[in-house]
Amino acid sequence: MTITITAFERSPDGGRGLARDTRVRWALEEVGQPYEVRLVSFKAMKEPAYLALQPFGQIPTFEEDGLVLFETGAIILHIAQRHRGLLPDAPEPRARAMAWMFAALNTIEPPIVEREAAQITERGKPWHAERLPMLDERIRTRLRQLSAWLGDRPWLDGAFSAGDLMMVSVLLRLKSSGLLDDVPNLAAYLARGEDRPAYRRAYAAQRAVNVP
Ligand code: GTB
Repeated sequence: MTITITAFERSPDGGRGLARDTRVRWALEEVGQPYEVRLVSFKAMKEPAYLALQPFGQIPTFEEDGLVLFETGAIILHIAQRHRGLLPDAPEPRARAMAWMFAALNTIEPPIVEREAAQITERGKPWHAERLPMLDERIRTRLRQLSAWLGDRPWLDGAFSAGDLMMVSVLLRLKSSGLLDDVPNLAAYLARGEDRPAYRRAYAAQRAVNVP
């Protein structure tokens, strides 16, 4: 059955691969599943037909054989459970890979999203310049902790997994921030993720939409 995901008709990042459809494309590329993309406008995302798929009016969604999913964590976990390549078979390493997916989404991504939101919505406010270092420090704390865990491992826990896919996807949002400069092993980890053929295909596919 054909898999269909949704993505921005025109991503605000201009094709840098930062919108969350890229991580779903990447997961599908890793497991070798073909997919189609339905592009949606900001207006269409807030209309009832789309809200029936994604209650919060966001991309991406995932549809296959009558199943509709939203939330990239749930979508990628579903893909990883359904197809080989993103989760170890043994129960304990499998559980740990899932823990890293949650760590990426629940521990690492929130301060990054908060910093991005502050830069968009609070720029120009008199207190923005004082608040930004505080937001940066929250991220730096998490990066130092993650860097200490990673050490000189290539991936977070054994072979590349959905945990790494999610972590790399989240860290990519920091690429232009300078915050990765102090954690060279994380910068190298990011580069390893970006160098995976499946990531390259996912990146190229979203870019083709946004940089025609
Ligand atoms: N928790 C949800 C998930 O993981 O699926 C979050 C989904 C989400 O935030 N979707 C965003 C969206 O649809 C796009 S990815 N926003 C529109 C809205 O809420 O109205 C977030 C995103 C957008 C743009 C950039 N950028 O331009 O750099 C980066 C990330």
